[in-house]
Amino acid sequence: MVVTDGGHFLGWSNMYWPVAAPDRMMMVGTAFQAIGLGWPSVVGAAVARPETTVILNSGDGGGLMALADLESAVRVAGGRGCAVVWNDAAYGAEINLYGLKGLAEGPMRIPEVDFAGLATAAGGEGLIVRTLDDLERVREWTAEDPATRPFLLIDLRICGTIIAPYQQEIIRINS
Ligand SMILES: Cc1ncc(C[n+]2csc(CCOP(=O)(O)OP(=O)(O)O)c2C)c(N)n1
Repeated sequence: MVVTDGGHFLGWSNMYWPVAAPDRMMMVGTAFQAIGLGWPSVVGAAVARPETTVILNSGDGGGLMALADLESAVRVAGGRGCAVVWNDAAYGAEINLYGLKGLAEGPMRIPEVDFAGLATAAGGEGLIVRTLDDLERVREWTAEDPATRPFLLIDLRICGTIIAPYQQEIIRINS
């Protein structure tokens, strides 16, 4: 079960992640048009579907907004849970849609937060990913027993300059 917050990063998961069935991709942030719903969505999905693995797809901006629920997600989903945080040190969607139009980008940028460290602090496992080789731990994790493995947070330290096609389309239409 994939649950998603909202932001630029959605382009990558929706293009490249396979999902098992239409009701296994719950775009919560898009449905409510509000960011910050990612961590609580993990809790809801884990309780609603106790037999399945729950994958959160989140940006760093939305992930910070509901930080208190990161601990809840780690605790409730445990080894059935995994979070992918697209960490570009920015509210990337705002930069792509408004910064490129000339608005001041300062308020759209945030420090590079150590999400892997936050997951570890809450009792999960944090994995900083900068290269494809760093993803090897994810392969191992998928083979481990969900009853005993930790909640895994994949902290993707991405560059913010590559823009997903769906946002390029919005930029084209808006300009
Ligand atoms: C509560 C709320 N505040 C602001 C917005 C406007 N908004 C939409 S996407 C976005 C940026 C999200 O940033 P991040 O989670 O880091 O994801 P990125 O766009 O960088 O991939 C913002 C601020 C919103 N949808 N909801």
